[in-house]
Amino acid sequence: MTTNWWQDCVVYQIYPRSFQDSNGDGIGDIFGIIQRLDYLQSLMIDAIWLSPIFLSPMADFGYDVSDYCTVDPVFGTEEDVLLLINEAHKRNIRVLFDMVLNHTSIEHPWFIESRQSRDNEKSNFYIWSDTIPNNWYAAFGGRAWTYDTNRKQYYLHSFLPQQPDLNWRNPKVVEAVFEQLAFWLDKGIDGFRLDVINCIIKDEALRNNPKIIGSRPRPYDMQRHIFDRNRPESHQKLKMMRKFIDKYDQRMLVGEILVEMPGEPELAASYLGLHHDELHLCFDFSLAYTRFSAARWKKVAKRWYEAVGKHRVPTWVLNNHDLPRIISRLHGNEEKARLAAMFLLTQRGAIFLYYGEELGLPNSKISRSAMHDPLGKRYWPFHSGRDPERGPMIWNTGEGNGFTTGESWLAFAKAANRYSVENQELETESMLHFYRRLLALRKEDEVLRNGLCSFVDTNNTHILAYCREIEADQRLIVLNMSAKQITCSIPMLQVKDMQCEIMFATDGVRPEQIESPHAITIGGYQGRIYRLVDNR
Ligand code: TEU
Ligand code: CA
Repeated sequence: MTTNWWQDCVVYQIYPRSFQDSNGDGIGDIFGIIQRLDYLQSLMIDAIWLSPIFLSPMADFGYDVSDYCTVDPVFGTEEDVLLLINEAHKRNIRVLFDMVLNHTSIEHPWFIESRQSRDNEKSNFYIWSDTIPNNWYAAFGGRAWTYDTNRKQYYLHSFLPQQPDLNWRNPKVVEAVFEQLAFWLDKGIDGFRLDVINCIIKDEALRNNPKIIGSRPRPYDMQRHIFDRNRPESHQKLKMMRKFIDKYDQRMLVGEILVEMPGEPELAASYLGLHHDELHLCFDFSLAYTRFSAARWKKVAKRWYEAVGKHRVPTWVLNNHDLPRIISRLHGNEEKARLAAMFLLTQRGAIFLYYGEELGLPNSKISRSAMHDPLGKRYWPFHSGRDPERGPMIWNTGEGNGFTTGESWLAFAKAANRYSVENQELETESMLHFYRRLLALRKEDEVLRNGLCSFVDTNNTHILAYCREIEADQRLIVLNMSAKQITCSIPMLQVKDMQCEIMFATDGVRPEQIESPHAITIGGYQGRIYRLVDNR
């Protein structure tokens, strides 16, 4: 029985600038999202997560907040937000905000005060030093320390100089941060996605990070981040935050754990807390960092399930606003993208989708001169920035693609018409309908949502097969991750006397058709979901 809504939820991430513009300024906004709630409801998702919508000078497009309790006018007003929460709740959709608590904007009143002098009320709200104390780099370029001419000291910033890091060792900071959370919790928000939450506490002595041998374009990647991330005290802070949020009913924390490629699932899982007393959920990006292959995906997924364990909740995610879109990573191969979606939506736990994923929307092409993302501007051409995965949603084929009546702030994907919601609604075999069918199946099938997962060996390495089960009720998922047709057998014990009844298939196979687990024939890049039926 489901007790907590997040244990088997599907969350749909919205990058508000790019979802729906309602006033023709070319930038998506809150009222636009309200207008699309019926569409979101039709996807049968459980929650939406909005990338930051708070007051911000937009040096990092909202990930630099200058007031956590004010909605940025480009996105709307507090009234719009309250209406959004209300209208979403009417449709059984929960709303999550993105909280950037590792740093603020340089324009946040806390920082403005902090930089005034060395002895003001907020002087220890940030991390200051007389000299550059160590070898730390900023993820978005240059040293992590910038000189402030007012205070005649350096302040720490793990990202842009416009994003000074808060000093979480100061109890007053913790208190102030919790007040910001309370502001929105009291207004009915259902939880928060916590930006780079494993970075909030730095080494007390600010020790040097060890260097990595080799050469990479970004100096930040040339060291092991053992002193500016994952400090033991961060767990203590997350325990406090969990206690704080659990005073409210059914609110959820999902954390972004910043790790090196190809992922560190055990580390990510550690933030769920040994006693389930830290984050409710956290992201592991290993799958998104792993090449499309049955053997590799199986290894990665197994490791994540093991790290999380049976009693905590794993999250599954392929896309977000920092990663090239899955269909682009798969070079536009829609069959592969469908298999990836099938894999995602047949896992136990919480599933995170990114707007446009359900359309097979590819990255936008952004030229150097049209680029907005500070990361891309700094590291072009080694990193082409994150604008491409932030392209506007394609609603219809008219001018502005239903996204805006004005000039879009960012380029649409090439051949946008192909991806429009309007067209895909009309085609029963479209990506959109494919996602809808999968989402509907998941919604109605307790086993697909909550059943334990065990991977199954087959006689072919290109087949990814796994069993989901709640007691005797079993599902079998078989994905052919190669281009060739394969006939495989599933020699697992449980299916010895079982038959496989098709519940869902990417190819034309009819539902309810029965197959024997000893000979399943499945075309290249096709997948099936079976209900296992006892034959005895
Ligand atoms: O991301 C953390 C982060 O640094 C990245 O995922 C980043 O894109 C990667 O290092 C590129 O190599 C979070 C947010 O998701 C991101 O959008 C923000 O820019 C960043 O924090 C700073 O708040
Ligand atoms: Ca707008």
